[in-house]
Parts: sequence; structure tokens; C-alpha cells
Amino acid sequence: MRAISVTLMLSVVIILAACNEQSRSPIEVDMYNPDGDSLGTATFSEQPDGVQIKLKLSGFESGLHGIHVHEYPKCEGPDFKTAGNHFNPESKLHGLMHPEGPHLGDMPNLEVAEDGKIDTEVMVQGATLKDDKNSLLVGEGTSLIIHEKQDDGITQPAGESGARIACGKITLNESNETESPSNPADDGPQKEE
Ligand SMILES: [Cu+2]
Repeated sequence: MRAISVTLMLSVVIILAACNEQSRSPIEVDMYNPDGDSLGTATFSEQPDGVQIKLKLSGFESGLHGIHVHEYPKCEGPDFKTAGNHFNPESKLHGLMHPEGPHLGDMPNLEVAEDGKIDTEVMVQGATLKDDKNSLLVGEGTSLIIHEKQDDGITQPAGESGARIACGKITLNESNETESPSNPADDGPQKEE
């Protein structure tokens, strides 16, 4: 009897967890330039070996551009410094070619064609959209940044990739922008009056 109810409870937990994951993938993120103009979308889907990003963007200069996941879901122009450093939960060094790298948020350069459009898929190897430390949704989320220049894959801290020219917030719910309590001193709703 007890074995049966434990099994039942476990399956309920597993089903709930599966539903939860499903609702988190795919996530569509709007990308903006430093003036706040929309450049298109980046769609994030969890896969067994990482998170795939499907890019549909336009308005770029042709050539190679660095692309990284950065640590905060904040895209304030014109420099997008609010996005913070690269997403690096394992405290490694920057660069796909660095022996002590890479940052989890490091990816190969994007190649933009003459028409300035980007229609491709990239992969954040080892990342998830779950609740673990490698999740792109950890805390309040992270951000996707595209740079002016190519990432040389080895120079600290960002491969000499230059200015941040596109930014998108990787969060669960864009309309949920009313900053949920993230202050660690703030554990839960407190009625003051
Ligand atoms: Cu970057």
C-alpha cells in the first residue's frame, strides 16, 4: 500500500516538473539596438546538450560579430553596460580557444551577410532553462548581447569584441517586468501596515 502511494506521489511530482519545463521552452526574446529600435527575435529552446538560440535579425553590418550571454536581464542603452559581464557560473576565463575557458555564455562569432540579416542557429553549450546554476533563467534571468566586432576567442575579458550593439532580455515573462523582490534581505512579502 505504502509503495503504491509513494509511486503515485513520485509520478505526480515528475509530471509537474515536466509541465514546468515545457512552459519555459521555447522563450522568444526581442532584440534591440542602442536607440531602442527592434532588430528582430532570438528564440531559446532547451536541448539535451544546451540551449539553442534561433536568430532572426536584421540591420547589422556585414562581417563577424561576437555574441555572448551576459549576466543580467537589463538592456539600458546606449552602451548596454547594465547587462553586466559574461554569464560565467563556473568562474572560467573568457574564450572558446582559452585553455581555462570558456565562459558558459561564450559562443562562436556570428557571420552577417551583405544584406545585414542574421538567420541562423547558435548553441549555448551546457546551459539550461531550468532552475540550476547553469540556467539562462537563473535569478531574474540573463541577456543576449551582440557586439560590434568579432570575438578573438582568447583575450580577457571579452575577446576585444568592442561595443555592445544589440541586447535582449532572457526572462520568463516580459510583462512581469515589475521587478520581483530579488534583494536577499527581502525574504517574501512583508506587510508594513
Ligand atoms: Cu558580450
